[in-house]
Amino acid sequence: MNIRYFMAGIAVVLTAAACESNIPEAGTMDVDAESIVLADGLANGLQIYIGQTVELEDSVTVFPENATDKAQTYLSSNDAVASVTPQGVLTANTVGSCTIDVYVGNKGLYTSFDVSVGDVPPVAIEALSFRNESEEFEFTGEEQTVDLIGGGYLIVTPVDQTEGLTFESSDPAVATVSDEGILTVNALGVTTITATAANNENLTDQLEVTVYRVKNTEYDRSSWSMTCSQDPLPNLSNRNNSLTAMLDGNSSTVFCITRPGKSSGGVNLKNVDVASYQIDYTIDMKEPTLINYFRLVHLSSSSTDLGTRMSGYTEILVSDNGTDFTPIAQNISFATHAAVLANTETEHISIPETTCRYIKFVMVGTSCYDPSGKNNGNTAQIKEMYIGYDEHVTTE
Ligand SMILES: [Ca+2]
Repeated sequence: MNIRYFMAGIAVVLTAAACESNIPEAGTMDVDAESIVLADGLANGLQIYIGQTVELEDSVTVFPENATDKAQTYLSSNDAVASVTPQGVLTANTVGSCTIDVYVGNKGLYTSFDVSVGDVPPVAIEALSFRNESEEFEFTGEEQTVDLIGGGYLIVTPVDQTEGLTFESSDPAVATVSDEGILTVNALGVTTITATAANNENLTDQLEVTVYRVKNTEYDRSSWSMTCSQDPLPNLSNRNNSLTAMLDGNSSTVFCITRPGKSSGGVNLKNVDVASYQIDYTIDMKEPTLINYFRLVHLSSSSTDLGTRMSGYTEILVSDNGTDFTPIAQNISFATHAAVLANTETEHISIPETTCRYIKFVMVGTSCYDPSGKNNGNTAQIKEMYIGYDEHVTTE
Protein backbone atom coordinates (compact mmCIF):
# COMPACT_ATOMS: atom_id res chain seq x y z
CA MET A 1 0.00 0.00 0.00
CA ASN A 2 2.85 2.34 0.78
CA ILE A 3 4.30 1.72 -2.61
CA ARG A 4 0.97 2.53 -4.27
CA TYR A 5 0.70 5.80 -2.35
CA PHE A 6 4.20 6.61 -3.37
CA MET A 7 3.42 5.93 -7.02
CA ALA A 8 0.24 7.97 -6.76
CA GLY A 9 2.32 10.81 -5.39
CA ILE A 10 4.59 10.70 -8.42
CA ALA A 11 1.55 10.77 -10.68
CA VAL A 12 0.22 13.84 -8.92
CA VAL A 13 3.49 15.63 -9.34
CA LEU A 14 3.77 14.73 -13.01
CA THR A 15 0.16 15.68 -13.67
CA ALA A 16 0.59 18.94 -11.85
CA ALA A 17 3.67 19.71 -13.89
CA ALA A 18 1.94 18.96 -17.17
CA CYS A 19 -1.49 20.53 -16.60
CA GLU A 20 -0.82 22.94 -13.81
CA SER A 21 -3.76 21.38 -11.80
CA ASN A 22 -3.91 19.88 -8.29
CA ILE A 23 -6.67 17.37 -9.18
CA PRO A 24 -5.28 13.82 -9.36
CA GLU A 25 -5.98 11.79 -12.49
CA ALA A 26 -8.92 9.39 -12.24
CA GLY A 27 -8.01 5.91 -11.03
CA THR A 28 -4.81 6.97 -9.40
CA MET A 29 -6.10 7.03 -5.81
CA ASP A 30 -7.53 4.31 -3.52
CA VAL A 31 -11.23 4.74 -2.81
CA ASP A 32 -12.50 3.11 0.38
CA ALA A 33 -15.69 1.05 0.49
CA GLU A 34 -18.12 2.86 2.77
CA SER A 35 -21.31 0.86 2.88
CA ILE A 36 -22.82 -2.50 2.02
CA VAL A 37 -26.40 -2.77 0.76
CA LEU A 38 -28.09 -6.16 0.80
CA ALA A 39 -30.87 -7.02 -1.61
CA ASP A 40 -34.29 -7.21 0.06
CA GLY A 41 -34.21 -11.02 -0.02
CA LEU A 42 -31.25 -10.95 2.35
CA ALA A 43 -31.93 -7.77 4.30
CA ASN A 44 -35.31 -9.06 5.47
CA GLY A 45 -33.91 -12.43 6.40
CA LEU A 46 -33.33 -15.26 3.95
CA GLN A 47 -35.89 -18.10 4.02
CA ILE A 48 -34.71 -21.27 2.33
CA TYR A 49 -35.25 -25.04 2.46
CA ILE A 50 -32.95 -27.92 3.23
CA GLY A 51 -30.75 -28.68 0.24
CA GLN A 52 -31.22 -25.30 -1.42
CA THR A 53 -28.17 -23.27 -2.43
CA VAL A 54 -28.01 -19.51 -2.97
CA GLU A 55 -25.30 -17.41 -4.65
CA LEU A 56 -24.97 -14.38 -2.38
CA GLU A 57 -22.57 -12.35 -4.52
CA ASP A 58 -25.26 -10.86 -6.76
CA SER A 59 -27.32 -9.73 -3.73
CA VAL A 60 -24.53 -7.74 -2.13
CA THR A 61 -23.74 -4.24 -3.43
CA VAL A 62 -20.84 -2.14 -2.18
CA PHE A 63 -20.80 1.65 -2.26
CA PRO A 64 -19.40 3.90 -3.48
CA GLU A 65 -19.47 2.25 -6.87
CA ASN A 66 -15.88 3.24 -7.56
CA ALA A 67 -14.56 1.74 -4.33
CA THR A 68 -11.26 0.09 -5.19
CA ASP A 69 -11.42 -2.80 -2.71
CA LYS A 70 -14.76 -4.58 -2.92
CA ALA A 71 -13.38 -7.99 -1.99
CA GLN A 72 -16.00 -9.92 -0.02
CA THR A 73 -15.83 -12.82 2.31
CA TYR A 74 -18.58 -14.69 4.13
CA LEU A 75 -18.91 -16.44 7.46
CA SER A 76 -21.76 -18.44 8.95
CA SER A 77 -22.59 -18.39 12.67
CA ASN A 78 -23.67 -22.03 12.42
CA ASP A 79 -22.38 -24.22 9.61
CA ALA A 80 -24.66 -27.05 10.69
CA VAL A 81 -27.71 -24.96 9.76
CA ALA A 82 -26.30 -23.18 6.70
CA SER A 83 -22.74 -23.21 5.48
CA VAL A 84 -21.22 -20.64 3.15
CA THR A 85 -18.08 -20.68 1.06
CA PRO A 86 -15.71 -17.70 1.18
CA GLN A 87 -17.01 -16.89 -2.31
CA GLY A 88 -20.58 -16.62 -1.01
CA VAL A 89 -22.27 -19.87 -2.05
CA LEU A 90 -24.67 -20.68 0.75
CA THR A 91 -26.08 -24.16 1.36
CA ALA A 92 -28.98 -24.93 3.70
CA ASN A 93 -28.19 -28.04 5.70
CA THR A 94 -30.79 -28.52 8.40
CA VAL A 95 -33.81 -26.84 9.95
CA GLY A 96 -32.79 -23.86 12.10
CA SER A 97 -31.55 -20.27 12.07
CA CYS A 98 -28.16 -18.63 11.82
CA THR A 99 -26.47 -15.40 10.83
CA ILE A 100 -24.22 -14.79 7.85
CA ASP A 101 -21.57 -12.08 8.14
CA VAL A 102 -20.46 -10.31 4.99
CA TYR A 103 -17.03 -8.66 5.10
CA VAL A 104 -15.93 -6.16 2.49
CA GLY A 105 -12.41 -4.93 1.97
CA ASN A 106 -9.76 -5.05 4.67
CA LYS A 107 -10.82 -2.17 6.86
CA GLY A 108 -13.44 -3.84 8.97
CA LEU A 109 -16.53 -2.97 6.95
CA TYR A 110 -19.17 -5.67 7.37
CA THR A 111 -22.86 -6.39 7.67
CA SER A 112 -24.93 -9.45 8.38
CA PHE A 113 -28.26 -11.04 7.70
CA ASP A 114 -30.35 -13.83 9.17
CA VAL A 115 -31.01 -17.15 7.54
CA SER A 116 -33.96 -19.37 8.39
CA VAL A 117 -33.81 -22.93 7.03
CA GLY A 118 -37.12 -24.76 6.75
CA ASP A 119 -38.06 -28.33 5.90
CA VAL A 120 -38.51 -29.22 2.25
CA PRO A 121 -41.94 -27.90 1.23
CA PRO A 122 -44.56 -30.55 0.49
CA VAL A 123 -45.24 -31.26 -3.18
CA ALA A 124 -48.87 -32.19 -3.76
CA ILE A 125 -49.97 -34.89 -6.22
CA GLU A 126 -51.59 -33.34 -9.30
CA ALA A 127 -52.68 -36.51 -11.07
CA LEU A 128 -52.51 -40.27 -10.76
CA SER A 129 -53.69 -43.07 -13.00
CA PHE A 130 -52.93 -46.71 -13.67
CA ARG A 131 -51.41 -47.37 -17.09
CA ASN A 132 -53.94 -50.13 -17.77
CA GLU A 133 -57.26 -51.07 -16.26
CA SER A 134 -55.96 -54.55 -15.48
CA GLU A 135 -52.68 -56.40 -15.14
CA GLU A 136 -51.82 -60.08 -14.91
CA PHE A 137 -49.00 -61.56 -12.87
CA GLU A 138 -47.99 -65.20 -12.96
CA PHE A 139 -47.91 -66.71 -9.48
CA THR A 140 -44.46 -68.02 -8.59
CA GLY A 141 -45.32 -69.38 -5.16
CA GLU A 142 -42.29 -67.57 -3.78
CA GLU A 143 -41.88 -64.12 -2.29
CA GLN A 144 -43.16 -61.98 -5.14
CA THR A 145 -43.40 -58.20 -5.27
CA VAL A 146 -44.15 -55.66 -7.99
CA ASP A 147 -43.18 -51.97 -7.75
CA LEU A 148 -46.34 -50.34 -9.08
CA ILE A 149 -44.85 -46.84 -9.36
CA GLY A 150 -41.24 -47.68 -10.21
CA GLY A 151 -42.42 -50.33 -12.67
CA GLY A 152 -44.59 -47.82 -14.51
CA TYR A 153 -47.92 -49.45 -13.67
CA LEU A 154 -49.08 -46.36 -11.76
CA ILE A 155 -48.28 -42.92 -13.17
CA VAL A 156 -48.12 -40.23 -10.48
CA THR A 157 -47.38 -36.60 -11.32
CA PRO A 158 -45.33 -34.76 -10.41
CA VAL A 159 -42.80 -37.55 -9.94
CA ASP A 160 -41.16 -35.67 -7.06
CA GLN A 161 -44.42 -35.43 -5.13
CA THR A 162 -44.04 -35.72 -1.39
CA GLU A 163 -47.72 -35.94 -0.53
CA GLY A 164 -47.74 -39.72 -0.59
CA LEU A 165 -50.46 -42.22 -1.45
CA THR A 166 -52.66 -44.76 0.19
CA PHE A 167 -53.44 -48.14 -1.33
CA GLU A 168 -56.25 -50.55 -0.70
CA SER A 169 -56.70 -54.10 -1.94
CA SER A 170 -60.20 -55.52 -2.23
CA ASP A 171 -58.82 -58.97 -1.47
CA PRO A 172 -55.65 -58.86 0.62
CA ALA A 173 -55.49 -62.66 0.47
CA VAL A 174 -54.59 -62.28 -3.23
CA ALA A 175 -52.33 -59.21 -3.00
CA THR A 176 -51.54 -56.31 -0.70
CA VAL A 177 -49.88 -52.96 -1.45
CA SER A 178 -47.63 -50.89 0.82
CA ASP A 179 -47.86 -47.10 1.10
CA GLU A 180 -44.82 -46.99 -1.20
CA GLY A 181 -46.77 -48.83 -3.90
CA ILE A 182 -45.05 -52.20 -3.57
CA LEU A 183 -47.56 -54.91 -4.45
CA THR A 184 -47.00 -58.22 -2.70
CA VAL A 185 -48.53 -61.23 -4.42
CA ASN A 186 -49.97 -63.71 -1.96
CA ALA A 187 -52.16 -66.18 -3.83
CA LEU A 188 -54.04 -67.00 -7.03
CA GLY A 189 -57.13 -64.86 -7.61
CA VAL A 190 -58.34 -61.44 -8.61
CA THR A 191 -58.22 -58.26 -6.53
CA THR A 192 -58.90 -54.60 -7.19
CA ILE A 193 -56.21 -52.17 -6.09
CA THR A 194 -57.29 -48.60 -5.30
CA ALA A 195 -54.62 -45.89 -5.21
CA THR A 196 -55.53 -42.52 -3.68
CA ALA A 197 -53.58 -39.32 -3.02
CA ALA A 198 -52.95 -39.06 0.73
CA ASN A 199 -54.63 -35.66 1.08
CA ASN A 200 -57.12 -35.68 -1.78
CA GLU A 201 -59.63 -38.50 -2.05
CA ASN A 202 -60.75 -37.21 -5.45
CA LEU A 203 -57.41 -38.20 -6.95
CA THR A 204 -57.90 -41.95 -7.14
CA ASP A 205 -57.77 -44.81 -9.64
CA GLN A 206 -58.27 -48.56 -9.67
CA LEU A 207 -56.41 -51.52 -11.11
CA GLU A 208 -57.72 -55.06 -11.44
CA VAL A 209 -54.90 -57.47 -10.64
CA THR A 210 -55.15 -61.09 -11.72
CA VAL A 211 -52.72 -63.54 -10.18
CA TYR A 212 -52.69 -66.61 -12.38
CA ARG A 213 -50.97 -69.89 -12.99
CA VAL A 214 -50.51 -71.50 -16.37
CA LYS A 215 -52.61 -74.57 -17.02
CA ASN A 216 -50.89 -76.26 -19.91
CA THR A 217 -52.51 -78.49 -22.51
CA GLU A 218 -50.25 -79.99 -25.14
CA TYR A 219 -52.07 -82.07 -27.70
CA ASP A 220 -51.66 -85.72 -28.62
CA ARG A 221 -50.23 -85.71 -32.15
CA SER A 222 -50.57 -89.41 -32.93
CA SER A 223 -53.42 -88.91 -35.40
CA TRP A 224 -52.01 -85.72 -36.98
CA SER A 225 -50.64 -85.52 -40.52
CA MET A 226 -48.65 -82.99 -42.48
CA THR A 227 -48.04 -81.72 -45.99
CA CYS A 228 -45.12 -79.68 -47.25
CA SER A 229 -44.57 -77.53 -50.34
CA GLN A 230 -41.22 -79.30 -50.69
CA ASP A 231 -42.20 -82.84 -51.64
CA PRO A 232 -40.30 -85.03 -52.06
CA LEU A 233 -38.19 -84.07 -49.08
CA PRO A 234 -34.39 -84.30 -49.16
CA ASN A 235 -32.98 -87.72 -48.37
CA LEU A 236 -30.39 -87.25 -45.61
CA SER A 237 -28.43 -90.01 -43.88
CA ASN A 238 -29.35 -90.74 -40.24
CA ARG A 239 -32.38 -88.45 -40.29
CA ASN A 240 -35.22 -90.80 -41.27
CA ASN A 241 -36.84 -87.76 -42.86
CA SER A 242 -40.57 -87.87 -43.47
CA LEU A 243 -43.75 -85.81 -43.21
CA THR A 244 -44.44 -87.34 -39.80
CA ALA A 245 -40.87 -87.14 -38.48
CA MET A 246 -41.48 -84.08 -36.28
CA LEU A 247 -44.86 -85.29 -35.00
CA ASP A 248 -43.86 -88.76 -33.79
CA GLY A 249 -42.10 -88.18 -30.46
CA ASN A 250 -39.17 -90.21 -31.83
CA SER A 251 -35.81 -88.50 -31.48
CA SER A 252 -34.24 -90.57 -34.25
CA THR A 253 -36.59 -89.14 -36.89
CA VAL A 254 -36.07 -85.56 -38.06
CA PHE A 255 -38.13 -83.46 -40.49
CA CYS A 256 -35.74 -81.80 -42.95
CA ILE A 257 -36.09 -79.40 -45.86
CA THR A 258 -33.47 -78.03 -48.24
CA ARG A 259 -33.20 -74.25 -48.03
CA PRO A 260 -33.39 -71.78 -50.94
CA GLY A 261 -29.99 -71.22 -52.54
CA LYS A 262 -28.73 -74.60 -51.27
CA SER A 263 -28.56 -78.16 -52.49
CA SER A 264 -28.82 -81.19 -50.24
CA GLY A 265 -30.21 -84.72 -50.21
CA GLY A 266 -31.17 -84.64 -53.86
CA VAL A 267 -33.12 -81.34 -53.66
CA ASN A 268 -31.30 -78.59 -55.56
CA LEU A 269 -32.49 -75.02 -54.93
CA LYS A 270 -29.25 -73.30 -55.97
CA ASN A 271 -30.82 -71.53 -58.90
CA VAL A 272 -34.06 -70.23 -57.36
CA ASP A 273 -34.79 -66.57 -56.55
CA VAL A 274 -33.62 -66.95 -52.94
CA ALA A 275 -35.12 -63.78 -51.49
CA SER A 276 -38.68 -64.58 -52.55
CA TYR A 277 -38.56 -68.37 -52.41
CA GLN A 278 -41.29 -69.78 -50.17
CA ILE A 279 -41.38 -73.10 -48.37
CA ASP A 280 -44.36 -73.94 -46.18
CA TYR A 281 -45.73 -76.91 -44.31
CA THR A 282 -49.22 -77.49 -43.00
CA ILE A 283 -50.20 -79.60 -40.01
CA ASP A 284 -53.65 -81.20 -39.96
CA MET A 285 -54.75 -81.65 -36.35
CA LYS A 286 -57.82 -83.59 -37.59
CA GLU A 287 -60.30 -81.60 -35.48
CA PRO A 288 -60.84 -77.98 -34.40
CA THR A 289 -58.26 -77.35 -31.72
CA LEU A 290 -57.76 -74.41 -29.34
CA ILE A 291 -54.11 -73.29 -29.56
CA ASN A 292 -51.92 -70.35 -28.55
CA TYR A 293 -48.35 -71.62 -28.79
CA PHE A 294 -45.98 -73.98 -30.52
CA ARG A 295 -42.55 -75.22 -29.59
CA LEU A 296 -39.72 -76.96 -31.38
CA VAL A 297 -37.05 -79.49 -30.50
CA HIS A 298 -33.83 -78.78 -32.39
CA LEU A 299 -31.51 -81.43 -33.76
CA SER A 300 -28.79 -81.14 -31.11
CA SER A 301 -26.62 -78.76 -29.08
CA SER A 302 -23.65 -79.34 -31.37
CA SER A 303 -22.32 -76.10 -32.85
CA THR A 304 -22.15 -77.72 -36.29
CA ASP A 305 -25.91 -78.24 -36.13
CA LEU A 306 -26.74 -74.64 -35.17
CA GLY A 307 -27.13 -73.57 -38.79
CA THR A 308 -29.85 -76.19 -39.30
CA ARG A 309 -32.08 -74.70 -36.61
CA MET A 310 -35.25 -72.83 -37.41
CA SER A 311 -35.18 -69.24 -36.10
CA GLY A 312 -38.63 -68.01 -37.08
CA TYR A 313 -41.50 -68.05 -39.53
CA THR A 314 -42.52 -65.42 -42.04
CA GLU A 315 -46.20 -66.08 -41.49
CA ILE A 316 -48.57 -68.48 -39.74
CA LEU A 317 -52.03 -69.11 -41.16
CA VAL A 318 -54.94 -71.25 -39.98
CA SER A 319 -57.87 -72.96 -41.66
CA ASP A 320 -60.89 -75.06 -40.87
CA ASN A 321 -61.11 -76.78 -44.27
CA GLY A 322 -57.49 -76.98 -45.48
CA THR A 323 -58.23 -74.69 -48.43
CA ASP A 324 -59.11 -71.24 -47.12
CA PHE A 325 -56.36 -69.94 -44.83
CA THR A 326 -56.41 -66.88 -42.59
CA PRO A 327 -53.14 -65.30 -41.42
CA ILE A 328 -52.84 -65.01 -37.62
CA ALA A 329 -49.21 -63.93 -37.17
CA GLN A 330 -46.35 -62.45 -39.19
CA ASN A 331 -42.59 -62.32 -38.72
CA ILE A 332 -42.46 -64.63 -35.74
CA SER A 333 -38.84 -64.71 -34.59
CA PHE A 334 -37.26 -66.78 -31.86
CA ALA A 335 -33.72 -66.35 -33.21
CA THR A 336 -32.42 -64.85 -29.96
CA HIS A 337 -33.47 -67.91 -28.03
CA ALA A 338 -32.59 -70.43 -30.76
CA ALA A 339 -29.06 -69.00 -31.08
CA VAL A 340 -28.20 -70.34 -27.62
CA LEU A 341 -26.60 -73.71 -28.31
CA ALA A 342 -27.76 -75.23 -25.02
CA ASN A 343 -31.40 -74.55 -25.91
CA THR A 344 -32.26 -77.73 -27.79
CA GLU A 345 -35.92 -77.03 -27.05
CA THR A 346 -37.50 -73.64 -27.63
CA GLU A 347 -39.70 -71.96 -25.07
CA HIS A 348 -43.44 -71.83 -25.75
CA ILE A 349 -43.60 -69.47 -28.71
CA SER A 350 -46.85 -67.54 -28.42
CA ILE A 351 -49.26 -67.11 -31.29
CA PRO A 352 -52.68 -65.46 -31.14
CA GLU A 353 -55.27 -67.69 -29.53
CA THR A 354 -57.30 -69.45 -32.18
CA THR A 355 -59.34 -72.57 -32.78
CA CYS A 356 -58.50 -74.32 -36.03
CA ARG A 357 -57.91 -77.70 -37.61
CA TYR A 358 -55.09 -76.77 -40.03
CA ILE A 359 -52.07 -74.60 -39.24
CA LYS A 360 -49.63 -73.52 -41.94
CA PHE A 361 -46.04 -72.37 -41.23
CA VAL A 362 -44.53 -70.24 -44.00
CA MET A 363 -40.85 -69.46 -44.59
CA VAL A 364 -39.81 -66.90 -47.24
CA GLY A 365 -36.20 -66.23 -48.20
CA THR A 366 -33.46 -67.10 -45.71
CA SER A 367 -34.41 -65.19 -42.54
CA CYS A 368 -36.26 -68.12 -40.93
CA TYR A 369 -33.17 -70.34 -40.89
CA ASP A 370 -29.93 -70.38 -38.87
CA PRO A 371 -30.35 -68.18 -35.78
CA SER A 372 -26.76 -66.92 -36.16
CA GLY A 373 -27.98 -64.95 -39.20
CA LYS A 374 -25.07 -66.30 -41.27
CA ASN A 375 -27.21 -68.62 -43.41
CA ASN A 376 -24.90 -71.52 -42.54
CA GLY A 377 -25.99 -75.04 -43.46
CA ASN A 378 -27.99 -76.39 -46.37
CA THR A 379 -31.09 -77.68 -44.60
CA ALA A 380 -33.51 -76.88 -41.81
CA GLN A 381 -34.10 -79.76 -39.44
CA ILE A 382 -36.79 -80.12 -36.79
CA LYS A 383 -36.75 -83.12 -34.47
CA GLU A 384 -40.17 -82.41 -32.94
CA MET A 385 -42.87 -79.77 -33.17
CA TYR A 386 -45.50 -79.51 -30.46
CA ILE A 387 -48.63 -77.35 -30.41
CA GLY A 388 -50.67 -76.52 -27.35
CA TYR A 389 -52.65 -74.11 -25.25
CA ASP A 390 -51.47 -72.26 -22.16
CA GLU A 391 -54.44 -71.07 -20.14
CA HIS A 392 -54.21 -68.51 -17.35
CA VAL A 393 -56.29 -69.77 -14.44
CA THR A 394 -56.84 -68.30 -10.99
CA THR A 395 -57.70 -71.49 -9.14
CA GLU A 396 -55.57 -74.42 -8.08
CA1 LIG B 1 -39.05 -87.07 -34.47
